[in-house]
Amino acid sequence: MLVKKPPCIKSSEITDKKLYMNRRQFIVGSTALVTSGLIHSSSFQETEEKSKQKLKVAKRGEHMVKEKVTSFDEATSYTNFYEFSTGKRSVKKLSQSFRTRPWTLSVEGEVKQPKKFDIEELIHMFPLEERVYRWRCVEAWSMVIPWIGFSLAGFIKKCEPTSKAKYVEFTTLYDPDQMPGLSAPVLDWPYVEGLRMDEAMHPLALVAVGMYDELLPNQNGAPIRLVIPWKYGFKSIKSTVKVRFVQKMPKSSWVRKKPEEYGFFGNVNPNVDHPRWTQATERRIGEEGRRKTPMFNGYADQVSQLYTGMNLRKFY
Ligand SMILES: Nc1nc2c(c(=O)[nH]1)N[C@H]1C(S)=C(S)[C@@H](COP(=O)(O)O)O[C@H]1N2
Ligand SMILES: [Mo]
Repeated sequence: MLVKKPPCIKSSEITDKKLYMNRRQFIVGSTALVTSGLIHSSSFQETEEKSKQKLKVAKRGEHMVKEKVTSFDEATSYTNFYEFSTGKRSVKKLSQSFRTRPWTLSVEGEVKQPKKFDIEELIHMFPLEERVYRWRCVEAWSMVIPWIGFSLAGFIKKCEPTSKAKYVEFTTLYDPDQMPGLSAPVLDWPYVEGLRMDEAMHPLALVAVGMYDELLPNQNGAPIRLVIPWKYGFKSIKSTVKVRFVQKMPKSSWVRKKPEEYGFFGNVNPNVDHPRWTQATERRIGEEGRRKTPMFNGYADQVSQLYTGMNLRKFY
């Protein structure tokens, strides 16, 4: 077997953006070469595997953060998904056999008519976009991730909510047979999150079905999750099965658990500390030292008008 590594990849570049870009071009280029039977190597075989589930991305570069992208390895090995485990480095292994097909997303509540969407239908419903977003966990670590998905606003329009819909509530699958973490009363299961309607309709709010050009890995919330980049990570619900339009503010799992620590809004705010630690700085995964956390995670220009006149100390 002829083993040929692409000359552009050095191990020293493993975590940087350039490798991610190279890797992307490499995947695109290699598919053609492999198909034509010209090249065959161990690394191409691995790429071939991945390219089977490669997503077709129609649009890139919008809302792009010009910061180094976190390595695929870190972004998929250090994950919060309590249905599997509270250990960030244990989730990956524990979620490997999680079944994400078939998968149905139900739409209920204040809508013209309840609907059910199949995951394959959802993936093909809109042209997929890549959005490279900053990602900030309430526990003060952060990443930069190229998500693949479509705008939540576009999806909500398809759901045809009535004028009574003031909030949207999202629910994660509850399946104790597949999710070992559910046996512990860490949160009030199933995992529930919510957004105010205007937040959900904001153009930055994303429904993700993939990341780094691949379908979402199970540990990152396959097959479908939210990504709300100006809010703490806990607002971005994973493995979603239900979307419900409601009149009253939903009771999210984190608010039920510890209302004095986790608010309904969960906006990234360096001026309002968590009772047990500062929110003024963060640890960027893959970097030394700490960074200052910007207001609304750096998206203030785009989202601060959603909160005009609100006391963000009270509504944290
Ligand atoms: N269903 C569900 N969604 C969830 C969580 C969870 O435990 N269960 N954790 C949240 C938290 S606290 C964070 S920081 C992000 C982590 O997303 P990531 O692992 O893809 O970085 O997912 C959020 N969504
Ligand atoms: Mo988090």
